[in-house]
Amino acid sequence: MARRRLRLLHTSDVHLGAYDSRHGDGVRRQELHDNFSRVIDVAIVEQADALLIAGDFFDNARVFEETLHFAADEIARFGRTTVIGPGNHDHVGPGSVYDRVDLTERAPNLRILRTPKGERIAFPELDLEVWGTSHTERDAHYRPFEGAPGRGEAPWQIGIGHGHFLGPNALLHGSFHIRAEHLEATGLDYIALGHWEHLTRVEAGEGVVAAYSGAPDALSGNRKGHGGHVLVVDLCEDGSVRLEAVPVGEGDRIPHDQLPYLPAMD
Ligand SMILES: [Mn+2]
Repeated sequence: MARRRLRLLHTSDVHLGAYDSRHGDGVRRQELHDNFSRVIDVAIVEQADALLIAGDFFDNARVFEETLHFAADEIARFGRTTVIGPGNHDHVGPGSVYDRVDLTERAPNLRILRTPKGERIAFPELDLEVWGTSHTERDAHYRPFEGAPGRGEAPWQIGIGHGHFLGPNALLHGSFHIRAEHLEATGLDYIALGHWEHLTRVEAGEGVVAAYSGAPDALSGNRKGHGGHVLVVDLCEDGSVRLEAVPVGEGDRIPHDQLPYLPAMD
């Protein structure tokens, strides 16, 4: 049965507020803001139906209140369905950044996954459901997709998760493990991953497409300040999922078949 065509935009690890300080020149703070505004610009230009933010949207719980307002106002400028899946930097435990200001007052189009064990949000007007768990503070044993439920009711089933995919040389003493078999077991159409600054599609088994969009503005590495990529995710009528990376700053678009790809660990 044919499904309706949908276009998603996937970003993560924006780390808004990472440079909120009363000292210094504020240049990096402005770059972070500008690069998130460019993400919103891409979402508008590419006519995305929904925006997925896969964690570490805010850098910490003490960011300036004006940073929270900026974030909400930019999401409101996009104006379409937006879902945040909180990461380790913007966890939903006690003292959560999301308890400070109700972002949805300024951005009624925003939903936040706030249930540590996972919740599914339905968007019937888009034939879409989005599922994801949420980080709480200091739970190193948290596994974003372990024991995830299968598909829900809607034609399009999307997941959001924030953690370390276990590739061939993964360090098993690390935190927030995401295993390829966990991703495959969800049966979801697309899984938007966050926690890594670099754009990478990962092995997720038969019928499941999963990728890290990478950060729009890497806090480390040689692209600092210059912008990374966002992922345009096309959910096609035949059920297939096609990705395209769009640069946030300067750079080239990267088609699905040329995206960096990481297989699962042996
Ligand atoms: Mn993270």
